[in-house]
Amino acid sequence: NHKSDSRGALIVLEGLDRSGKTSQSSRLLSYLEGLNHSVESWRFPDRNTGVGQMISSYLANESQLDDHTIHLLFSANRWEKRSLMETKLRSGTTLIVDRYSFSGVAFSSAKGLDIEWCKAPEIGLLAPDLVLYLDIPPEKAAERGGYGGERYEQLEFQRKVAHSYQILRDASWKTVDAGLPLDDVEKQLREMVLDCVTTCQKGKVLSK
Ligand code: DGP
Ligand code: NA
Ligand code: NA
Repeated sequence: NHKSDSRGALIVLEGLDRSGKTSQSSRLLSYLEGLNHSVESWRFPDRNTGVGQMISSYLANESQLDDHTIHLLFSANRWEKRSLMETKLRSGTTLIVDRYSFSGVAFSSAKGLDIEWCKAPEIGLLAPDLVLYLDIPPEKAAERGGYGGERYEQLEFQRKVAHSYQILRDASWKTVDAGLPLDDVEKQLREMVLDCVTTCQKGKVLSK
């Protein structure tokens, strides 16, 4: 039965801090809603859970944690949302997700943690149908109205994160020049997203 196979798409936005992911997530949400798609916008870390509050206080420099420990908390924060994520996708809702496992690996490996060790706790989370990379030079991102003052929001560190993302990126990712005006970025993302949503509606299998 074609209809029961129809599901939502798992669409992930990745990029450096200040690359515009949050603005583009909300624009994509409005766009898909306007086309009468069932869609939600999510973000990681989800700071509303108990684990999320620990992450939030770490990012605000209100607590100190070992690099491995915080890595596992970020991962746990994705795991605690996994079953809801699967339910939503299977019921036909598309999820636009601002950061996912790739952020986990990019940010922690930028600190010098072994990249394979970083990937391990992400195994078994749902695989995105589409990864959109908002590509911006770290220097340009830093110029954008300044950073918010959280732990990782420093040019030197963001340069390392950009390097980690280069290592992680593969041919399946779609890259957009995030230095372009917001409207131009949005236009490119719209096409990519619509294509993905349509493919998933036709019954593409959900994978891990
Ligand atoms: P955001 O709410 O998108 O600004 O993310 C908060 C910060 O946390 C940002 O600098 C990116 C970083 N971050 C997001 N996910 C992870 C993760 O899984 N692991 C690590 N180490 N950092 C992450
Ligand atoms: Na941030
Ligand atoms: Na963001």
